[in-house]
Amino acid sequence: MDAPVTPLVPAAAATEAARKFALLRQIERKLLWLSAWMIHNANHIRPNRDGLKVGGHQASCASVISIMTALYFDLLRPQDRVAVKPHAGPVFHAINALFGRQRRPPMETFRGFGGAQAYPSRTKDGPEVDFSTGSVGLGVAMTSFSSLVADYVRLHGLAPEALPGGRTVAIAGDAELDEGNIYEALLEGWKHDIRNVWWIIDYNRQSLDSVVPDRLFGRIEGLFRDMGWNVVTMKYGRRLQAAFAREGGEELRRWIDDCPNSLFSALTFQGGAAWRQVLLADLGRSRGVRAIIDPLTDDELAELITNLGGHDIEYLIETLRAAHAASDQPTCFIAYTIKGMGLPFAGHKDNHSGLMTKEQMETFRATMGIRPGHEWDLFEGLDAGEAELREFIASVPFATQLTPSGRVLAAPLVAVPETLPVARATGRKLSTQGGFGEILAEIGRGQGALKELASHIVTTSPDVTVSTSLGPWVNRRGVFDRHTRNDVFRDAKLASAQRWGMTPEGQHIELGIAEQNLFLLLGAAGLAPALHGARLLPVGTVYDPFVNRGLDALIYACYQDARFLLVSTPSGLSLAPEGGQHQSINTPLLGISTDRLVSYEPAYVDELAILLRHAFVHMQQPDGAAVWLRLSTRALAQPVRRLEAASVIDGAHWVVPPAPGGRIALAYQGPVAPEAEAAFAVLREEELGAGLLAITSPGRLQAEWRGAARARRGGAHNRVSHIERLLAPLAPDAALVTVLDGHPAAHAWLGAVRGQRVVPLGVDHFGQSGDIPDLYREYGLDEEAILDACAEALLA
Ligand SMILES: Cc1ncc(C[n+]2csc(CCOP(=O)(O)OP(=O)(O)O)c2C)c(N)n1
Ligand SMILES: [Mg+2]
Repeated sequence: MDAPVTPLVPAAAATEAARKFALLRQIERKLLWLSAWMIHNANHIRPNRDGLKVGGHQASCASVISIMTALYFDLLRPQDRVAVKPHAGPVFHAINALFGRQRRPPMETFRGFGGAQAYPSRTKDGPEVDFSTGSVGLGVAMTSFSSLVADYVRLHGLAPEALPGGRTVAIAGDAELDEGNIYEALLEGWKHDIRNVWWIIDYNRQSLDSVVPDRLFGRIEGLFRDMGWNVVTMKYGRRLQAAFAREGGEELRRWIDDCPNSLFSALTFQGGAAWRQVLLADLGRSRGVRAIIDPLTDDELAELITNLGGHDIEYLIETLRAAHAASDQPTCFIAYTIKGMGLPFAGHKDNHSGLMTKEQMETFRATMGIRPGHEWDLFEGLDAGEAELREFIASVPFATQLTPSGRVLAAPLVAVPETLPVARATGRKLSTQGGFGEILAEIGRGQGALKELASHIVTTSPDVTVSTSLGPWVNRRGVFDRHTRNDVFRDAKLASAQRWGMTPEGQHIELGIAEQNLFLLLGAAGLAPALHGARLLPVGTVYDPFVNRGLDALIYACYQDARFLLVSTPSGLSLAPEGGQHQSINTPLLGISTDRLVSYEPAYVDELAILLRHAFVHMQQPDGAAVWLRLSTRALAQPVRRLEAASVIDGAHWVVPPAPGGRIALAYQGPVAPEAEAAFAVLREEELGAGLLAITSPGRLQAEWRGAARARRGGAHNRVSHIERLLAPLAPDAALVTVLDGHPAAHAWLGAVRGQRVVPLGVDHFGQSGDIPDLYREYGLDEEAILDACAEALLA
């Protein structure tokens, strides 16, 4: 008797796999339809009141459908965190709809007020968005830093024990790799030996304006490998691979390999007949090639040649799974795709913002089998039954609940003592930067009530740790590294003030100079409660002028409501000899104008201690924000006084209150305090009722003032803001002279509070080397300039 033949793949399993892929193809079809329809509806169906193009990116969505289907409906687990290519927002919304996590009304109002956002937004679209995206490149890089934070949290035992480890994934447009911040992040990620990161590049070889150069990706692949990444290229789908395996297939492959991106795109747009024409012209004499292409109709030929890796769901899943099983090495997948795949403008170089016309949409609707009036039905026009699809979707790993409340995690509040330990400052001169270093070092001792606070702080700095006075804290808490690395200088007993041994327990993450990385890391660490279930209190230090270098990433972090403390120091002309490029002017204005970031500039260390404590509390509050302290290296004699903490936090306090009906007030901010005080002493001899106001936050003052005005308009007639209360004793026509080491516009608005005139002093030209007396004189911040301004204000 013959032995029974064992099939290579058991029949049941093969059927099961075939069924799964059939269902995944149905899902792809649905996502293609829903994303295109969402955009079409917003542009062509919804009433348009202002005549503006609503916009949306049907082609960008189409190219990434299979990649996102493979991820969300097979590979991803609920603990994985994803940054979705900004222009794939509608695909993301449609995926959530299939999971029952997105309702229909926001999709109907996509790009409308209160509707689903153009680009996925944590704060507006809600909990399913792990990382907001929009400014290309930043979401991609953010995933690297988020994986670093995940490791940090795990190695410090701060994550909930039962929480499984996850991966961070960026679904990136190929043009995102033009952004320099990507390479800064790659280098930094290599230094920190990041793990469990995937960047999946939708390599449609098109950006906004054009088709990308051909040879680019050879270079980029090498760059990734140099940075320790695994690179997996998914160029051809299984049908093309099968064709290549036939006689003449090699010639066909070579032809496609050599086909310039722009020609490939153009032929894709033109379709099967055009493909046939050029293929016959170039390869018509090859019998093998003829045998491959001749039996195919034009449509079948087009389908074969455009069967790229990024559109082949089985190949995608097989490849991603293999990488998943292989290692935790960061991996870049280059998935070849066609922009606009499956849509009438597939491959056309101008398709980035292209929208299907109404006629094209009607044809598309017919091919998709969607009846009018059923456009939003999730299971309309599919071969598979609704029950079967629902059951399948519910069974994929990403559908499972990470916690009973879903994928958004939370962490308990960290207690902050009522006051922070302030080193005794009386009798010695101290700068706010020096004070910051001392207070943090004291917290770093981790004694008593400070123990818990200290253990949740993580500091970071782009190569300016020592020069921003973080050194003593780092000496106490150590530098973080996944691997223990000894401090060679210390081992060799060579004298150094810095003890920089690196261990997994260290609490300082040292970065290279790239400031965007600082803000991406602060952003990632500032999302740790929601993404990793751990409360971190991230503190980042940077030179104040170079906040500008990382500004987009700072705004990006704030946009997604990340919570951290930014300490920027030194600042302004007051770091005198360093010269103009190091002397910041605009940062106080950035502090005022950046949402979800409360900015302060204290003059003295007692104010600093109040504000530092406030920062640790405020960044933990549900309605809190990130906090920014602008500090200085100018050492000042410290006053002995009692301060009312609330006023310092609210943005200003009277050092010398004005007499009722006082005709003038002098207001200062930051390290120009001594000049303001000296001028004030002279002023008071003539103007007995004059007041001296210390401003700690023009941003806070202004936000509350405008908020109170809004509340009054809404009927809360008794609402009075802090600055209105402060200025109330002055005569209605009193004058204000304001001074800060920064742009004077930061204070100029104060005149609008009560309709008073303001003479604002500050810096409005680039700085230069010098000492403080020279520079304050040159830029009009010295005692004499302040007194001149007072005279001008009183005379006007
Ligand atoms: C920092 C930044 N600069 C410019 C833009 C405008 N912009 C949006 S998409 C895009 C091109 C994107 O091309 P790619 O990343 O390849 O995406 P896809 O082809 O998948 O649409 C540009 C320039 C932006 N969103 N962010
Ligand atoms: Mg592209």
